[in-house]
Amino acid sequence: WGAEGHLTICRIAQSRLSKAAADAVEHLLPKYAENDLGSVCIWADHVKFRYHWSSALHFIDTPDNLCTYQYERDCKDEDGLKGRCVAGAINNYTAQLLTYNSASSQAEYNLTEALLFLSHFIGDIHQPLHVGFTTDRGGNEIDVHWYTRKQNLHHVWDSNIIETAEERFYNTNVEKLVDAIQKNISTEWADQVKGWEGCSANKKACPDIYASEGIKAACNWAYKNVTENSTLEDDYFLSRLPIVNLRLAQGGVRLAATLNRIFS
Ligand code: DCM
Ligand code: DCM
Ligand code: DCM
Ligand code: ZN
Ligand code: ZN
Repeated sequence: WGAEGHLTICRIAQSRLSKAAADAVEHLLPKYAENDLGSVCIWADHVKFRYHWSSALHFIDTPDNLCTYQYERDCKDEDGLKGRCVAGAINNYTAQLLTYNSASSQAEYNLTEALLFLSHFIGDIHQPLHVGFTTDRGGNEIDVHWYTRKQNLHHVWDSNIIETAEERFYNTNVEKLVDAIQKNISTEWADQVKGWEGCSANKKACPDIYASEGIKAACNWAYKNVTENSTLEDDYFLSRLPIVNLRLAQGGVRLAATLNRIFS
């Protein structure tokens, strides 16, 4: 996601934290964030160049046209190093944050960075094309037109759908978008929320569930009926926006649920 997507997910998440998790997050956030998780959820994108090793941790490449995800098969980087993908990163930073209450291990990790990475990566794993095909690099190699502008399909899903919705329906105001998704979480999606929050017994993070949903959504919605040089306009925008809104909602609910389990 771009800045708006990450901001939305982190705003939703911070509003759903337990007392213990809210206190830990407040303690771990850098001072300049002023206890606003949303203001730093894009941080992991800013450090991709400084922390070169981290750039492979934002996505998963799955086999072309298979439309399935398996951790053992797919969670590796371009050099084949195991666990170096967004699902592996979520597991790793979850494990680091679990040392929050043990004084000895706290010195080993920068738990501020762990919180900022985890908050960003639980967002990214919900972007369907961050669990896309290998050869087209999650849609980065598919050139399209977004209305009249040249764009690539990945960027359409990271940013253009959200930005166009903001301009058209929310007066170019991201707070209004956040409010609209919050309202849907408590009405239209209310009976599904418990299911989103769930994770297997005694596991704190469940990224494989999110990645499996992601590649299905990529095949059923993002890649569907798109070819090189397609023009994407109202038909595509209006039919895909509900999927984007759902993924932002699930990302926010699940980031909160994960932090609540970690700091319980
Ligand atoms: N950070 C922090 N406190 C620390 C270490 C890091 O708040 N003790 C945050 C602020 C930076 C980010 O983590 O935005 C990366 O820190 P640095 O640039 O020092 O690597
Ligand atoms: N910074 C910021 N907002 C961000 C990331 C960084 O204002 N999202 C600022 C405050 C930090 C400085 O940049 O003190 C360096 O942070 P970092 O090294 O992580 O980029
Ligand atoms: N990306 C992806 N899958 C890939 C490569 C990149 O999902 N195989 C994502 C990471 C960024 C965006 O696409 O969000 C652009 O990546 P880059 O800047 O590496 O081209
Ligand atoms: Zn992206
Ligand atoms: Zn990212």
